[in-house]
Amino acid sequence: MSEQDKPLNLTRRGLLGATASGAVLATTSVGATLMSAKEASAAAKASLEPGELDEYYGFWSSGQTGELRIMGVPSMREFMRVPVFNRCSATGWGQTNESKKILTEGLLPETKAFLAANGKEMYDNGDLHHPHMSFTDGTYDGRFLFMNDKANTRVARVRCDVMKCDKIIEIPNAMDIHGLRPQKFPRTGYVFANGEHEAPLINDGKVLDEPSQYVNIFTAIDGDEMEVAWQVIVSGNLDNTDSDYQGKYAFSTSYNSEMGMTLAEMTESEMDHVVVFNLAEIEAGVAAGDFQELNGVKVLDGRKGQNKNYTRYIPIPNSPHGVNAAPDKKHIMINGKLSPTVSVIDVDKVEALFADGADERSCIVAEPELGLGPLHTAFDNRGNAYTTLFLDSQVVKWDIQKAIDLYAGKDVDPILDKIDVHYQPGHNSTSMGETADADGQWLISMNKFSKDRFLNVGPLKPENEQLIDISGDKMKLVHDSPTFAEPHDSIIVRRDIVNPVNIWDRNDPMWAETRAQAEADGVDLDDWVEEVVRDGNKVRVYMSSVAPAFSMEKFTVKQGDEVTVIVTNMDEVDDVTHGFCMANFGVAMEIGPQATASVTFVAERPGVHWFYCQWFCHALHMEMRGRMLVEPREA
Ligand code: RUQ
Ligand code: CUA
Repeated sequence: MSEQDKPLNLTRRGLLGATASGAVLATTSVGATLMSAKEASAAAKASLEPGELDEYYGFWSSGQTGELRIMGVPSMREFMRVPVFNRCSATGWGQTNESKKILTEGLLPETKAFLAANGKEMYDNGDLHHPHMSFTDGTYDGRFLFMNDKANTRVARVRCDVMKCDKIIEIPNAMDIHGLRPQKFPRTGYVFANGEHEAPLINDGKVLDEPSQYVNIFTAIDGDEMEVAWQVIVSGNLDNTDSDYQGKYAFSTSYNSEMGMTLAEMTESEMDHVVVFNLAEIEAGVAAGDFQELNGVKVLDGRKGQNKNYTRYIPIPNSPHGVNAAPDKKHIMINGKLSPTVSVIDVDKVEALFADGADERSCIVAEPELGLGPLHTAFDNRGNAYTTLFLDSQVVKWDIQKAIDLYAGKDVDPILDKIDVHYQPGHNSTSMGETADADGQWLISMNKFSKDRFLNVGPLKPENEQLIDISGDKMKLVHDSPTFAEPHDSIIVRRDIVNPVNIWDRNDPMWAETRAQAEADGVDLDDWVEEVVRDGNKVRVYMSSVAPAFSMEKFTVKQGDEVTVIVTNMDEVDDVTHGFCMANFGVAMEIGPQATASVTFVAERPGVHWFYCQWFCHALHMEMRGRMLVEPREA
């Protein structure tokens, strides 16, 4: 008897009641429906008791919100929001000196100048599509998460030990980073990033309607250093990307191989392509000096017709979108979008493409017709693929080997199952499905529309992420989960791989500059400090905190002083985070246990001003406060 067919475990969910027949009336998140025992047990598997921990971490993008989210799978509980490209009122991301450094140090000089002309120091927005974890030997290693910003052409890294962003870089020469994936083997290594929109290579305002001058840029970033390693110029808009399990190639889908500017031009031809990047050849080209240096980056020419061994262009129907490497380490799925097909590349056949006169489609070993609008494919550990069908509002489960057999002329149907999702799915992801350790337990369908699935909240509606149990033969929808704009993509990571700390290391590099300044001021941040250091009109106020008190009950500055408040949280207790909010100064930040954080403002408001702890920390949290006196400027 399989796990699925076992009698219901009645202790798990009392509400399933005493009905012992094959069908029970269960009140679950899918409503009062007549469910089979199998369906009910799948739903029970997804529903955790209060206090029960999830089996998986989910790392979710948030699209135009610009942050990273941490979820629990299968409960679909949202645990945390990690600000990255956005600004955050709670944590002070974008306001503390430590976060400002991260948000600004990787910007290009011309971007800084442009922002300054607009009265800004940094971008306020981002469009975070693709969060992916670093790999070692084909599976997640729990070190970092990497993610793109399509809105402002950036790539960010989040440290998994503290779940905070530590690096953001702007990618020169490229426009609008979209697809992003880390190298899987031997390790990350490179982070590959697609520039989605084409632009003149020297984009100085002198070229508009000369398509031949437009290029697209593929970027390899060194994920350890967070610096661009090299770039390749390609033909066609780059959409999504993925890497193989051998460490030899990266693959990028490309729509608009026509290099058209209007919708009609962009969709003119039936065939677009996937670009294959040959990493060893590119590295050899870099070593041999076959590049131009542009904005400090080595840029190689891999366009069609250049006859370089850096790239190959495999014709694919029609505006392909997602690229997904299967955990069998052999097959790469190219999702057809405007074509109802997924094209399957055999990586063992890719090498031959780089020989003279090779047929570029010779590496395609299957091209099953799956339904309308295939966008992304996920995998289990039993040789099956799960593809989202945007137009059909379905997920289709199909057998990879059968699709290969069909392509070879056998009379087989690769489609095993289809399930309706609500509505219009984009990405999907399976538990560990983007690694060699895919385990075939859960699938998330990330649907762009929720329409009637939730209470109406006005014209702007949430998206709907649906949890599907894929452990059996048939897919089973077990949970609907509304989410705010717009989780694009997610990964589902086994919980033993992710091991964040509870308390910061006092010497964390996050506040190294602040620590250096304190040392220069003769202040020991590891002590209980209560120190005001004046340096011209710059005033640095050092204080410590232990629940429920700041070390300083009051301090005095002068109107017009540039004041930096540096708070060190001396609490060593799990979950005792303090905040610092200077009321009516627009200043607020988080200070985690053993962390130091600082914020700078100009004290242009005379009078008494209260600062308070804005993070509920203690029974006397309301009492955790103090005063700043701003003395008026002398007339
Ligand atoms: S893309 S909905 Cu931005 Cu990931 Cu396919
Ligand atoms: Cu400290 Cu609230």
